[in-house]
Amino acid sequence: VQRLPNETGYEGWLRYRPASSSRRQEGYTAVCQRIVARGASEVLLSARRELGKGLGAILGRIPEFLVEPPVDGRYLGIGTVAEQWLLDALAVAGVPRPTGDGFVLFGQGHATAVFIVGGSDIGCLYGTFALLRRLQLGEDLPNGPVVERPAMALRMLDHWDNLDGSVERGYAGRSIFFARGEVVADRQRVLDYGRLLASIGVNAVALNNVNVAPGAMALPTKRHLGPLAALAGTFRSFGVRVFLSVAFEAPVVAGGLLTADPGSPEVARWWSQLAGGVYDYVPDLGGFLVKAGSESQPGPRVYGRTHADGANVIAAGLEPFGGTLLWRTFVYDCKQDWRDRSTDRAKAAFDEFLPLDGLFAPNVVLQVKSGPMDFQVREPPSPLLGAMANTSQTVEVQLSQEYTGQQVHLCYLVPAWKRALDFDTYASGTGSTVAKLVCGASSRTGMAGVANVGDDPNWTGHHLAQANLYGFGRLAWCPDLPAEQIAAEWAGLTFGPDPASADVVTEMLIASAPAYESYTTPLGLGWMVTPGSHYGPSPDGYEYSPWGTYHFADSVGIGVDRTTSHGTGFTAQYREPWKTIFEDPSTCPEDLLLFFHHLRYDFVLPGGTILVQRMYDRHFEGTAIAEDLLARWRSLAGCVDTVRYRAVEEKLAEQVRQAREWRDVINAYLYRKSGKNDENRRPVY
Ligand code: GCW
Repeated sequence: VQRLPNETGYEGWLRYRPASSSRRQEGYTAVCQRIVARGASEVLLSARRELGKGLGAILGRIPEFLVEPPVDGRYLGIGTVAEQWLLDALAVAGVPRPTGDGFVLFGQGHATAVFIVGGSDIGCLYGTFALLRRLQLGEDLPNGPVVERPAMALRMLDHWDNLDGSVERGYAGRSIFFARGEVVADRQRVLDYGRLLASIGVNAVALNNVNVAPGAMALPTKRHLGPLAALAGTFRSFGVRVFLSVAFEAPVVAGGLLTADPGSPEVARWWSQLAGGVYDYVPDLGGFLVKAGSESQPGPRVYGRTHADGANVIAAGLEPFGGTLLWRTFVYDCKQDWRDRSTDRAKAAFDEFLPLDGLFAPNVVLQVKSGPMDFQVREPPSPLLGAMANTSQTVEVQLSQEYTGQQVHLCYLVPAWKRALDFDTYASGTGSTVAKLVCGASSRTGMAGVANVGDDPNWTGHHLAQANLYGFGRLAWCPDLPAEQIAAEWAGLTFGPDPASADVVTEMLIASAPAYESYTTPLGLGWMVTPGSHYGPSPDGYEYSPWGTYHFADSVGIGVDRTTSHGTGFTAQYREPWKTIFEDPSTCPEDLLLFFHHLRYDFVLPGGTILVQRMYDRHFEGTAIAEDLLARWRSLAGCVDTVRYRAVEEKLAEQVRQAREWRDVINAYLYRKSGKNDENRRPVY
């Protein structure tokens, strides 16, 4: 047997291996060995370099760059709609002009010549990666036009990186941006990250943690701006704009003022000077990102002001430079008395922000977590999404697997994000999906994801967690892509060209999140993790903590009554028909049952099974799938290189151990509360 060369995973999905057959290779080579490119902007140079690297490997020879088309008419042409020769080529082929950061790939005369035409330089770069993806997947050179354009304007990754190099909720090593209180000087890693991001269409990155530690408040000041500008420059050549997280009380802590009151002219002046200082160094800064009035972070309420006042004063500083202020709506009172059954963390963002609709400055965008709580494996979509007709919103998801197995467990999150994007808010009639909301509204909105990346050689700790990074970008580019297709693309690029391995990996990805949900906290229960670390089962961990994330299990039943008739009233935040659907346990989707209802253990589900029995069943089923994931991976022994094979095998084996622990701990807990036996007499301790 021929041993496959070992891989670290550093290349991600940009592995660029020789074409799978010599026939294919010849076909690609005939056209792509000569590239006609005239533009020379920084971004276009990135595209050229990528073509050189990618085609060099796929064709097995370095392509030649020309300025004039060769006489035999066989070449790959690349450039933007600003170039007449490409406009001519579009016209001859009858292909529409690409717009914005979109692109068109098309062939001329049975693919003797192929063109990548961008609506902009960045469009060219995206088109380059799209072409390389096709070739890596062994597809034909494009003939009929492939016309693409990013659906969302903002496709952003938020890093929770601290200046000391640690990463809040990071499971893939240390920061690639900061170390020991400084911005890193060696930007090789950032450059390779930029390539990965551009290849999936991500166009913005927030560099530092939204929980801004005092040291990091100095980030937008002179001391760090030189190195920050260099880092932004590296990203710029990949079409990625940089954002910074700033703290609401920075005027006091970093500026030495006596107040951070948004009503104070001095505070306004301070923010505008701060912005000016940053834009001197980073003229295309995306803007600032703020977490205020949440989880012990001070906010405008401290000064008797609203979130609109707080956001607008910072936004005013950014406005002259075209910057955006992203203001997070993850605002709630994290100290709750369990006896108080009317206060509900799920209601907090809606209650706080809805009355402020229309009061935010035009360059403010509210960044709303996809669910009303906090990135649990299953939550309903946040009712705040779409509820503010006169306010821009961006949806926030989490790639970093804080509550979903911390990059030890395999959990492919794209289907969950799609669920949130596909949710019909009915805000302006049928078809008012979250995707439509964040795609259409403005040039500043889209999707933000908390990054799952660190300095681990394979970027994400678990090799297969790279699928979430890839999937995030692809979904923000085109929310209509099916989660299965994204998984298959990624698996093909990452484990191809052998299609058999890619198929197995795709199936594993698709099976993974339902498995995780089943062996941890199915039926919308959530929150049975160990407080603080958020890892491993602790059924009563949050039940006896003041954070207000209870499940209220007693000897009779379990779940949170969020109905309007006798619970916290959360269901009333949804428009019809959702309000009615969620309100009634007989119409509420089973996966959300205990999110919305407190039910008896013997509550009869459609089909006749009682609630606690379904919980037992789900835990056994989920664990069996986790075991199966390991078995499926083992079927690939010899088909994947040893280094990646072993690393993934180790993670999956650990996942199986922990899945069994989850199953046994939660089942034992439910058994002891309810006293009801498993009807199949499996071991419940
Ligand atoms: O999920 C929670 C995390 C916090 C995080 C917070 C947030 C950055 O436990 O670590 O803080 O969300 O989103 O602000």
